[in-house]
Amino acid sequence: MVSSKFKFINLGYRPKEDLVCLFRVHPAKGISMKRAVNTVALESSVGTWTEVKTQNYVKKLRAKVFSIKGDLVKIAYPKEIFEYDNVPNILSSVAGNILGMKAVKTIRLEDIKFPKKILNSFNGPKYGIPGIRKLLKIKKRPLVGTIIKPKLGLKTKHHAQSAYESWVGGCDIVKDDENLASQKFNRFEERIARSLEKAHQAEEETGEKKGYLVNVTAETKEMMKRAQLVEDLGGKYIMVDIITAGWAAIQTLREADFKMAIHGHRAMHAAFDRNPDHGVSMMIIADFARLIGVDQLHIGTGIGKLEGDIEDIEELDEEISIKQVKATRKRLAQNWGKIKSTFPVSSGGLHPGHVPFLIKHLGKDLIIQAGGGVHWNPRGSKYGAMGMKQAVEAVMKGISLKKYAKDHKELREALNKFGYPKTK
Ligand code: RUB
Ligand code: CA
Repeated sequence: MVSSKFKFINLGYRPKEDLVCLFRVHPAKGISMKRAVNTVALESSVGTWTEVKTQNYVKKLRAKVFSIKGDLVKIAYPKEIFEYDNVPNILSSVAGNILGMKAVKTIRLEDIKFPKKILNSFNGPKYGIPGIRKLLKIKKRPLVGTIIKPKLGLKTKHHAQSAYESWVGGCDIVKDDENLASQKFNRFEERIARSLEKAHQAEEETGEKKGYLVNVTAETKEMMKRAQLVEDLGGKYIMVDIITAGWAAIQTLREADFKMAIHGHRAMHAAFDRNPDHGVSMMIIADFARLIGVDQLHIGTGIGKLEGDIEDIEELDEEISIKQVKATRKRLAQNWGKIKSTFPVSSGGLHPGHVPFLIKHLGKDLIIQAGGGVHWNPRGSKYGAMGMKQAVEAVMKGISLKKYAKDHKELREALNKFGYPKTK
């Protein structure tokens, strides 16, 4: 029933084809929870700070607060208030003005559930997890990747050489770092040409498929030109910083329907998702990335150099990689229908000693990336890469790292250097 005082609250309502949002809300001092969430629902749909004289039919488009449990609040939005295939438009409502309203002390958008009509107006990932496995001819094991380090400064020929050594050492994919674009010391055009040449050489020598994830992040028209060049040169992948480039740019990139798989780096996500009470969660970022069509997405490690609880990362991992996602306390159910899966990526401060923990928690459908954990080896990146690959082999064979290291020198070197972190 709609309360006469709070017209955007209807606790008896059961959403059908609505877009549903789960918020964590802490009202401002002196404001009741009901008043605060009513304000949130009106500002994010058809209301404003005062009643305005309008047409009667607009009432039907009101958002409805239909559940309040502690600080967790669910709001249903009629799908008609959105332009279905427009991510910036959807976010400007459900993660727009409401984040700065005086009526709330803090508010965090925890999760979103898309109705079928909105879901079906997007492409989703071109490849999905099975498609990526086919592209790289890797059946079951986690993929092993590296990020060229140092992240900035290397000249193109040294960058390409480091990539080559990483591939022959056992990496399946090599990626640019998030802040490498087309700086003077390492121009995009030359880098992609030289690196793809090295990838082909590594493929011939190892008999394995190798992917080069070149960072195309730039102003949108320039980004599209760079992606086109990758396609013309026969690359398998492009990578893009999904947050700093912006959602509209990611839509443009995906909708161009290039042949390449899209790898999504999430640099700057912590500006939105690090505060547990305020902002936008990583789940939201992951949802929109999958919806638009990012094939591989960074979700965190739970153990490396960057903030993030493994329990939250497990939920994220499911959210992007399975079809029927179940509701939990902090997550809404979602049937992804025809939208393919996104390959989860763990990256950030990783080394071979972390591999058992990662596979235990996140499974084998995982891309494990190590930058420092590969390029640290004084004998060269090839040997660092061998150490990472051996750690994955050990877990796949059900052998402890300690035992496997006895007759695998490169793994032993890494473990001697970094030790064995917690495995629970
Ligand atoms: C990896 C690195 C990446 C992070 C990003 O380098 O710095 O940019 O993975 O973080 P290294 P996230 O392996 O040397 O730490 O994956 O959490 O978005
Ligand atoms: Ca969701």
